[in-house]
Amino acid sequence: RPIGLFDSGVGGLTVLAQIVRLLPHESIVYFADTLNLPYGDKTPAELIALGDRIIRFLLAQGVKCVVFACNTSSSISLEVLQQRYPVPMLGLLQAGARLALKSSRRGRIGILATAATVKSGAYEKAIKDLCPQAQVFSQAAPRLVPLIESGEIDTPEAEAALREYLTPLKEAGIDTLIFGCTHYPFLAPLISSFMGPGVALVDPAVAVVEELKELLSQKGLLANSTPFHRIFVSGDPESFDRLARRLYPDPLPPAVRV
Ligand code: DGN
Repeated sequence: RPIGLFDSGVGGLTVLAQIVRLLPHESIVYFADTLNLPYGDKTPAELIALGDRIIRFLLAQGVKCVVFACNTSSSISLEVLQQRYPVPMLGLLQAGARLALKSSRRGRIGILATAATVKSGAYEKAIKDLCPQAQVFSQAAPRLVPLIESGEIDTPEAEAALREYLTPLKEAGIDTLIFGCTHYPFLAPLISSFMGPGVALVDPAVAVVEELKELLSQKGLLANSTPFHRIFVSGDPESFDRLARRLYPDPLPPAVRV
């Protein structure tokens, strides 16, 4: 049975890439809720309702577990939805918090995320639960997802937005920066050149897929047949495919609108 994966758009492809790298035999059903993008300015009630519909769709596809490949949903709807459905669900927050603490030398951790994720305080809580003396600096970056979804990953606009959002984190003297949104690894070259070599960049997707592997092997759910990948979108499939081709290094099946 496949792994279910969802995001508001192309961001979850950075999680898909980690699954393919670490669990190459797994089949994946990916849902991008592009019709309702961006998630960063939605209310908790809206995010729970959208997440509920997506989980039901993924379950109808026969998935054996669901990975929330979206920090906004991981922060806000995961806890509620996990109680509604029996299938195991994984989010990015705990994994990201653990990885950030492992890589931080001075415990000064920056989080760049959507407005909804920052407002939820969920990352800060996940970090402080593990390490109360850590200092956490959160920055909402509302313009980044719309820029990335319109293909602006190396433009002056993307650079200007990043400069605005990253300057306070740089001035706070962080030593580690969490990509608190699955879209942001696409901006890694710009982020890394702005922050400089003294700041470790943490992609929670790397850690969540390690957790996923552990979960599947514990439950005896690791795949043993020929893998397939399927992509579903709620918006326009052609524009998703066009962007995915630019951002994802390997061929993907064409997206199907549902
Ligand atoms: N990729 C989502 C996340 O990780 O939070 C954000 C998507 C959005 O629509 N803002």
